[in-house]
Amino acid sequence: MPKNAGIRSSRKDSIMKIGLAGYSGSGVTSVLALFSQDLGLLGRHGSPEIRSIKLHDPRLQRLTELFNPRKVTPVQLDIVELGDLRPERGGGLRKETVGRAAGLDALAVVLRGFEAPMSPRIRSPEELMKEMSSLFDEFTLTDMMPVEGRLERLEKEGKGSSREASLLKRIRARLEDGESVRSMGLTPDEDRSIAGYQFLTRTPLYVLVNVGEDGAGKVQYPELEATCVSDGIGYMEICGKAELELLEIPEEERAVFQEELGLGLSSKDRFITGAFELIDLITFFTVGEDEVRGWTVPNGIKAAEAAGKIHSDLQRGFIRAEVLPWDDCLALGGLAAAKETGRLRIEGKEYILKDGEIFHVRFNV
Ligand SMILES: Nc1nc2c(ncn2[C@@H]2O[C@H](COP(=O)(O)OP(=O)(O)O)[C@@H](O)[C@H]2O)c(=O)[nH]1
Ligand SMILES: [Mg+2]
Repeated sequence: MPKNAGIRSSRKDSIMKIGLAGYSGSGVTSVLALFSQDLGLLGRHGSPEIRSIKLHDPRLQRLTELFNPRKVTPVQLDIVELGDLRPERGGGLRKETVGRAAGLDALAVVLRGFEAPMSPRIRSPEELMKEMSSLFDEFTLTDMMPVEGRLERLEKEGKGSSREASLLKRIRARLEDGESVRSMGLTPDEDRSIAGYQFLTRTPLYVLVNVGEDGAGKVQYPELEATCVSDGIGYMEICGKAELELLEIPEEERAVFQEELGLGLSSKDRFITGAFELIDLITFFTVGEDEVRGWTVPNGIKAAEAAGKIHSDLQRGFIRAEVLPWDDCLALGGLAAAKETGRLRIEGKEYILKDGEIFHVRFNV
């Protein structure tokens, strides 16, 4: 799957924001209820909702057992319903919807694969494909609007053949063909220069099909999955209803039913893991008696910049970092032992952090 390295903005906080979009009745709100384990959302039809969810990470759990800290802070992310997807008159999504999509790190499209009360039958792969491409058309039309506006302006100012205009023309041609900005293979420089547009078709995309209660154990729409995978789009099927019912069973009994139903890992965890991979993120940990905490950052981030995610002082006054893979820390029984055995590495500003590393910044401001 192609990575989207460099796409992430340089947001200071490490809270990711993932959008959920789908036509009304597709089960968008039900998916949000499932991922946030907030059953109060079920059956709600009001304005679009946001839920903050915590990522279950077994590594963090093990580190917590080792350090026994006063506070544990797992990686969090926000899941945002985009709401009304009916198009504006001239095409493209409504302003409020586009507004809610601002600053998204990834966008998930929810497709209905379950039997709805009004149409009690399984939906064909063709129906889902059609729905998916009509959603994509909406996204390309939405992206087209600001491009046309800007190009018109540039022409008026006599800058119709500037570098900016020529890039925008390439983007317009692409969108007119119904293709995404994501798949254009822009250079990092070009990518940076259009960051302000927040194109929907540039955001890492995930397709999430809710196949209802009977779909466990095997992929129901392999053609759809193949199409997505070849386009660099994440794909996942969930059994929304079955999993929601599972939430009503006392937690300690859930595992048994989960296995019986062939549900495996919770779809929330599968979804987040998949989305992080798609966005190309890594997790690092900070540890101590006060707090054990997980942080998500773009893959390829340098030590000083990662320090800045924790606190701007840490980036400004960065001296060096002490780095250790989380499992080495566990095997050695703590940081003191890691230091004694020389396993705790000292790294400078330019060091590129790796997934699962414990990171301790020495700084001076
Ligand atoms: N059978 C079945 N029905 C579902 C499932 N998920 C949602 N529904 C139903 O589909 C309808 C629309 O769901 P909702 O989450 O409100 O969709 P939204 O309009 O996209 O937010 C409701 O009647 C839900 O009970 C599912 O997994 N299986
Ligand atoms: Mg809804």
